[in-house]
Amino acid sequence: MEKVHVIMQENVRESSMKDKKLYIGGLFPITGTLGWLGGQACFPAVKLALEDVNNRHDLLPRYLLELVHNDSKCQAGLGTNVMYDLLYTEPVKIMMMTGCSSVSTFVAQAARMWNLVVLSYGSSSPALSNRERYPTFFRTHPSAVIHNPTRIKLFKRFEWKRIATIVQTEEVWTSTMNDLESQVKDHGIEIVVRQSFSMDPSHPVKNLKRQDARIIVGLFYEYMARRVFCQAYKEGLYGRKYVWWIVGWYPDNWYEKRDEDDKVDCTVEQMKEVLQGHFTTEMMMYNQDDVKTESGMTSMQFDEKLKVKLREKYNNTQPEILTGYPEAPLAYDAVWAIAHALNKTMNRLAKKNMLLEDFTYNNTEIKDEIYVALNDTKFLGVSGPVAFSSKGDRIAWTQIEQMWDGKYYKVGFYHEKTDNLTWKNTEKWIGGRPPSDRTEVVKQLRTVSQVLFFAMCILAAVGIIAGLACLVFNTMHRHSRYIQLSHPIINNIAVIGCMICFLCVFLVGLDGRYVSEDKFDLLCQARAWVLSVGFTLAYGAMFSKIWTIYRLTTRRKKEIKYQKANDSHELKNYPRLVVHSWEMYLVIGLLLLLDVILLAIWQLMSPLERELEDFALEDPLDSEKDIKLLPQLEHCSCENINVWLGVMYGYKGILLLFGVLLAYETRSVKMKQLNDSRFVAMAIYNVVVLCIITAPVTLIIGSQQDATFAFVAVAIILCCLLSMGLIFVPKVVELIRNPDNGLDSKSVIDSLASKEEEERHQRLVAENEETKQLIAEKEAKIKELNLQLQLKSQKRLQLCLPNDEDTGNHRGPPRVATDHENNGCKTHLLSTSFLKPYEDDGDITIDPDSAMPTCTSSTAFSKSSKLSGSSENYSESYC
Ligand code: ABU
Repeated sequence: MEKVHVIMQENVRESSMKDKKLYIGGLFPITGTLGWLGGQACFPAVKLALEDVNNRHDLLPRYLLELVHNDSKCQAGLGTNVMYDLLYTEPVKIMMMTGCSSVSTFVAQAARMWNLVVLSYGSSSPALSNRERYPTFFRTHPSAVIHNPTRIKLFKRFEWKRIATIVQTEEVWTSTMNDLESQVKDHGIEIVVRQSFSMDPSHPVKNLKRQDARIIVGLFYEYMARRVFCQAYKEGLYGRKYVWWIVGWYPDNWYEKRDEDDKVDCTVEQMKEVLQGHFTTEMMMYNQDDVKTESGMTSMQFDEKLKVKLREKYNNTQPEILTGYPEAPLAYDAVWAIAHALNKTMNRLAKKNMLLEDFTYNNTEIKDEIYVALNDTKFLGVSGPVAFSSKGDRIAWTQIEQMWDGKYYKVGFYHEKTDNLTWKNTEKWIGGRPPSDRTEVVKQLRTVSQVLFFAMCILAAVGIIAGLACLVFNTMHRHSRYIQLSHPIINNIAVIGCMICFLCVFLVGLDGRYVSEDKFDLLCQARAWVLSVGFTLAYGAMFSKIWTIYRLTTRRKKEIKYQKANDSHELKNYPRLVVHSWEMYLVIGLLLLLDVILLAIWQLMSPLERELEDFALEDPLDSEKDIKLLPQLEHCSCENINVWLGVMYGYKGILLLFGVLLAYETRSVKMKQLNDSRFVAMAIYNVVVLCIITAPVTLIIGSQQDATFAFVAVAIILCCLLSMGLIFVPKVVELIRNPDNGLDSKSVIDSLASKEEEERHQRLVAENEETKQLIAEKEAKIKELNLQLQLKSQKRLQLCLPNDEDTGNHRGPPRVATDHENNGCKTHLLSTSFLKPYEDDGDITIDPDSAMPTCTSSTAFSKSSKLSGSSENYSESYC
């Protein structure tokens, strides 16, 4: 202690020999609300350094360094004004010191015009490393890009490949962000969202949330950081899912501070909550070794000394909460760097017989000497080794800190040049582990409800059992005349088709719950084959029946025409139509063949395969889980699926329409050989209606698995059950009513084999039609005659009607007037009784409307005609 005191005494003595002054212009951001107000702690540190330098006899032995300074408020405009004030007022400043990047960029750019070398103690903007723009600029504060390799190192450590950025639009931050962007790209890290703002960060913060940002790098000044985090608190952009990365040079209690126009309405507790667990990166501001530095102090001793000074200046305020306190060692070392550079320059100038005090703003030579000297300056400062790169930047270690419960804790150090990361493993995570860099998306397969699936399967199984029962029924009663007349084999084919369709209900309901991904393609193909073949068999069988009936009907019409043309009731010479059973099988076979060909081509060219439809992300029921659910639905699809569906639907649609047309055309035909043709027609209507509804509806509701399955399954089950019911129930009923119905199989076979009966039946039909035509002709004739008769009667009445006197209100039985009595009127046919309708129970009456005579029951010839079973009965009477 004694020794230190003696040295200081000597230094004071030496400094008294320092009779010349060198002036340094200084800009310190101290007051205001914007930017970095690091002058609060850096200015006292600079003063301390000046005292220490001026006390050193070996440095600038004849010169006292003096600071001429002013407050720049970290505002570019004001800073420039301060600079001009300093330059245009005496004395001449040999160098400039600046802090705050916004001001430094202006000062450093202008300084060259005054041949001034600028040294900054507090400017981190990477833009300042541009030697062309800032040729005389140096700084003890490292460039902000020094943080980026550290950030990347840690992103990789925690396996984050997706980050987001939010940046204040100041050059210091935007240029740092540009550097980060180019660096992360090289390390395979993606920036998913970039947000920037000038004054109001609310929308950018909202966007971060919207874009699912998790790892967020925020670059902004301290006052803006309060706004950003308050907004983040409001948006819920904090907690176990999020990690914020910001710069580490804010004062320790920065989140507790409130400026007048801070617009921050979050409480300190809220700010603590939102900041919990965030990381900061910063250059290590203090020399870590406990060694004496250039100033004769260790960094710890310097810190103590500074704290004393700061407490003196700021009324015992805690130094750590002063802005610029972390940078104070840089400011202290900046003065020492200037002293060393000027000392070196002094020596070099001495060789040229020049003096430092010769410096003027026009003196390029001295400026160059100062530049070279500063460039070569190397010493161990309180902030560590001081040296400048070719760009004037400081090279240093970075430290990583994490905030927990409102306090910062050092968690690691990194040196980029040696890629040396010292990690203490003391970091904490709100969720117990580092969060994921994105919302984990969990795929969730949408499957058919099990209740629905099993319900439909039960119905389909019932259908299959019913189909089996039909087959058994047909087999058991195969000798029955009634069954044989229904073409049981065709019906059996229809039933088998229906059973295959029922099977398809199971296939349609199967999904990822039961079928693995690799087997799903097969399921898709099986569905197409099974449904298509089942439909063709079932519908094809019914179609073949209706088509046969149509052929027979149209044939009979031709026969009638032939009869008429030849004026003969004989059809002997007319070529006979014989419809063989195999022709019906052929129809079914051809349809099936066409089906198989189409399906095979489809299968070969672009087979159906599993395709997933993604839906909007959903939140899980357990909101604690950091996941989002991605609902997916399996579809069967292929290349040009619409074309293939068009072909299949088109072909089957045509078949359906054709079937309906035939069913309509033959609606009134009843054939003995195909005794269930009218029920088959009804089944066809039913199938067509259900298919026409189902096909487009399923295309529309295809994204709703339950609805689609229910719709398809119900349509298949209804189609098949109704078709089987229409074909078989009447047969069962008939056989229950008449158990002996045509058990004589031989006669049935005869009847089936013979066309005579059919011919007779067709002849009757033709006769019926002929008679109808005749009746119509006769009716027209009668109508005409009645009309003529009526007219004539009226005329005669007018001519022959006697006066009351003449007639003498004749009562009594009617009589026929003679020619004479009627004054020569010619009455041939009608008696006067004709003029008294409704009075008598006579055989002839006059229709009151038409005045036409109608036949009494005794005189009318009535002919009833029945064209077919029920639909075309007609009964007409004529005289
Ligand atoms: N560490 C303070 C940096 C301030 C600035 O670059 O403006």
